[in-house]
Amino acid sequence: MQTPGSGAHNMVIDHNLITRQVKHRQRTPFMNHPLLERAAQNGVTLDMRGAVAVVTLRRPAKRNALSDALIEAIRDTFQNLPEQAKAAVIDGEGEHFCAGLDLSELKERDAGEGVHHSRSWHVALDAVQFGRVPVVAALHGAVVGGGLELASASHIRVADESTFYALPEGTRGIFVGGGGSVRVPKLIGVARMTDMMLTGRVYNATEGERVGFAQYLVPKGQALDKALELATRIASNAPLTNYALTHALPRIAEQPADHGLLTEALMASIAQSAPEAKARVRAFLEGKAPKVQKAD
Ligand code: 1HE
Repeated sequence: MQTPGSGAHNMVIDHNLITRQVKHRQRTPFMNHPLLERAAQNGVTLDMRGAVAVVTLRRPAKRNALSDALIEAIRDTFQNLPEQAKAAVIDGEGEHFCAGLDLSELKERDAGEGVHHSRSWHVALDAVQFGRVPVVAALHGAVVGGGLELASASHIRVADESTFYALPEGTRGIFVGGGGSVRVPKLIGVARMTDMMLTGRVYNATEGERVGFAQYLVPKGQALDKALELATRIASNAPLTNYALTHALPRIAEQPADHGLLTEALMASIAQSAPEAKARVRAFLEGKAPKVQKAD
């Protein structure tokens, strides 16, 4: 039997094994890292599945609401992923992925403190988006407020049918502060985000996939399995390709076209000069690598 991360493209994943391991939270000994230990104590655990780091929000009694301690734990976890991690999955324990900002901590902050609080979210969510590895979010239940901001910092979102998306900040008299105004419009556009915040509109899982929140929609309870399958595949890519997609592409997309084209040329040249790229192209030319298959 192949274990996740042990093979290349046509790997067989034992979903029962994955589910058992995730449920039993097998901890990997290398995690004697003080910041990872502190993160686990504060509700963010890290478990390795082959080359995939599974990061789990574990505050189900509060619907994984993001307290300052949880935000710090997300930051520390993504900034300190083990060397063998080549991709990551982020998941939430319980019925909901994440209920957003912990409203019980929403205290009177003066303007300066508010800026620093928001900036601390930016650092944590930048660690997700611009960390060492691509991140796949496994979504279910509520993906709301700061939970949607966190999901938006991931590179791929897999939603199960129980997923719903909202930005209740608008109706709570506040504004997004975790990067939502930058990242959410990139997924669904400014007009839809404005509508969500002005009217409290909630998107269900099917609508969410249609408008661009999630790239994958799966039956209830299967988001984690699908996310692990995708992350395992991503982990087998050439590292420089993954780097180009997570670090260069989003920046190129924001550059003026002539700057973007130059950055693209530089990135392409660096990626294709890596020995691994040459080996992969040679394998295809020698008939040893899979062809692109027609979609179902
Ligand atoms: C919370 C939070 C929270 C739940 N902060 N404690 N986010 C929101 O406005 C969403 C608020 N939450 C909800 O609408 C609902 O809780 C859910 C739809 C997510 C889930 O409903 P349900 O029926 O499963 O759970 P519940 O009974 O509402 O909540 C269970 C407990 O979690 C309860 O506490 P308990 O002590 O009474 O058991 C809730 O109070 C608690 N809880 N959500 C604190 N968010 C950087 S800026 C980002 C700005 C935002 O994210 S604003 C959006 C905040």
